[in-house]
Amino acid sequence: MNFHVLTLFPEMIENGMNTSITGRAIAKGLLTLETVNIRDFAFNKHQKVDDYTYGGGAGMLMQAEPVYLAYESVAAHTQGKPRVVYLTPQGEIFNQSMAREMAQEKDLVFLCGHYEGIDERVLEEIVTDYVSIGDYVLTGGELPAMVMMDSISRMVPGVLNNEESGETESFAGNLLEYPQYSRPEEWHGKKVPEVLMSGHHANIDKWRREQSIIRTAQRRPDLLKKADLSNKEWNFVRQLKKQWKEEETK
Ligand code: 6GU
Repeated sequence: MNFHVLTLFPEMIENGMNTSITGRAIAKGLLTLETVNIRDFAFNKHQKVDDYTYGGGAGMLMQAEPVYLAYESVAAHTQGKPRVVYLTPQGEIFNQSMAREMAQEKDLVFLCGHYEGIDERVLEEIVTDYVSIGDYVLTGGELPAMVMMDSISRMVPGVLNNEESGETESFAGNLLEYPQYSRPEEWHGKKVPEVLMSGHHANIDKWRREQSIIRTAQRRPDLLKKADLSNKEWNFVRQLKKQWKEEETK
C-alpha cells in the first residue's frame, strides 16, 4: 500500500505514521508514505496558499492551483489516476468496511484541507471520495487522514503479527469484542470468570460469543441490528432485553 498525503503539515503526518505499528510497517516496506507539502506548489513570493472567498463571509479558502499541482506531482508516478480521498465533515462517515475496501488499492491519496476548506473547482477535478470520521468539527484533515491510514494499514497483509492480527476483533460481524483478562487471577477482589480457567475450549468460545452479544446489545444496539446472529441467538437477545426492562421497573 502506498499512501500519499497532500497537506500543509507534512511533519504532523510523518510523526504520527512513523510511530508504532504503522512505523514498523513502513520500515519493513509493507507501506510507503509520501507527504507532499502543498505550500511547495504556491509559486508566489510568500508561498501563500489561501485567499478570501468570493461572495464574502468568514475565513480563508485554500486556492485551487497549489492543490492541483501537488496532486499532479503524485499522479505523475502512480499507475493511472489514483483514488483521492478528501477529508471533510461533509463526507460519508468512515467505517470498517470502507477500510477493508480501500486496503485493496495500490495507491491512496489523502487531501487534507485547512482554513474554511478548498476551492470547489479543484475538488471537482481530483476528488473521488469525500470522507468524514464522525459528526464533530476538527481544525484540519490531518488527524482524519491518519485515522483512516491507521485502520486501512491493519487490513494490509503482514502489517499485524499473529498476536495483533485479526478480523476477530470489534466489528467482526458487527459484534463488539468480549471482555478479556490477564494475570493475576484475582485483582481488587475481582476473580477472572471461572469458564476462562477451565481449559474447556468449546465452553470458552460459547461464553465469549455470548459476552459479545450482551456487550453489543448494551453498548451499541445500533450495531447489533446489523449483526449476523442465529435464530437461537436472536432469541437470546430478546430474552436479555426483556430481562433488562424488568430490572428497570423494579
Ligand atoms: Cl474528515 N475533517 C474535518 N476538518 N473535521 C472533521 C472530519 C474531517 N471528520 C469529522 N470532523
